[in-house]
Amino acid sequence: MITALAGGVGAARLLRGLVLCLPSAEVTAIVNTGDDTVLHGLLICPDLDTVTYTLAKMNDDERGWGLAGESWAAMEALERLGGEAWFRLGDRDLATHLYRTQRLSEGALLSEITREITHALGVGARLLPMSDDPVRTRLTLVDGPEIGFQEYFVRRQHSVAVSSVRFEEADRSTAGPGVIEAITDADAVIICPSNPVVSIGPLLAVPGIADALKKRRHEVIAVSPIIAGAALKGPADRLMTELGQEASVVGVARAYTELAGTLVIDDADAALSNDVEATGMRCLVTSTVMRTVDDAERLCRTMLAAVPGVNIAKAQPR
Ligand code: FO1
Repeated sequence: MITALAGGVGAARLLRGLVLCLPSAEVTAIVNTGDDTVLHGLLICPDLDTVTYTLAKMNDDERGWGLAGESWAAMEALERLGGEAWFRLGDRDLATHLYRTQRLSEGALLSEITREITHALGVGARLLPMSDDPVRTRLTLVDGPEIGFQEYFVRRQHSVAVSSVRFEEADRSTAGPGVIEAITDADAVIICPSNPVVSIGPLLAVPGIADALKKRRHEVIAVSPIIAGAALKGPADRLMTELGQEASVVGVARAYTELAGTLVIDDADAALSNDVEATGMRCLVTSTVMRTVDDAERLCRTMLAAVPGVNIAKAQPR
């Protein structure tokens, strides 16, 4: 079994390739829920939904989130009423939030509901919320207020400087069912190319997850989300700089070196591979930009070949 620690878009892209390298039932993704938010009385889980929709091949790859072929009638009707419409919820995407919220009101756990949704959408991989307890990423802006993640990321288009980030209730949360075992029992663990601060950070703040990774460090391989000093998408580089970390593959290596034995960096950063290895991580240089599913599959095969003791025998029929 291969376990991946996943945030949103970058992780979803990689997972699309990973399920072509081995039977999808042998792929487990531990997914960030720090981005989750309640709007219109509905619990919305963006990273779980982005990974689910992508593996179900229903995602809108262009937009990076939500469903392909979406309509927005409900949002337009809500706007006419003067309701909140800054966080765009497509008509079909709404069904996911309605179903999830109804099941929560019936006492179901987020992990159970995630299993129901992935099963209903034909996703073979196992998606595990990092915790069934609510953990919320909160960001304090340089000019003062503390705001929620979606307020930062969407409403303010992450165009504001951040002075600190915290993961509310993380210290009181419990790792979700199967999460720790998915790390301890995996043949290899992949830290996906997600934002180290606000996508991987919340996962590491859930008690037990970081320790479980440290115990498997040699079989943990991370992919840098930073290429030539920048993030392909989103605020990872700016957040790292604002929080005093170096927005480079070396900065990523420093963040991960206790948890992962290997860092995968893009060819564009080949000149920094010695600096990465100086942090104590092995460095694997390859093309890490995933424009197509073939790119993602190739990256996954390269990575798994580099982890000692992992043999990907069965190729998943395409
Ligand atoms: N991102 C945006 O930039 N604008 C949106 O209106 C928006 C709506 C949205 C609805 C559902 C969902 O699952 C994701 C959505 N996202 C939107 C993306 C979301 O903010 C990010 O996927 C994560 O929270 C960061 O990875």
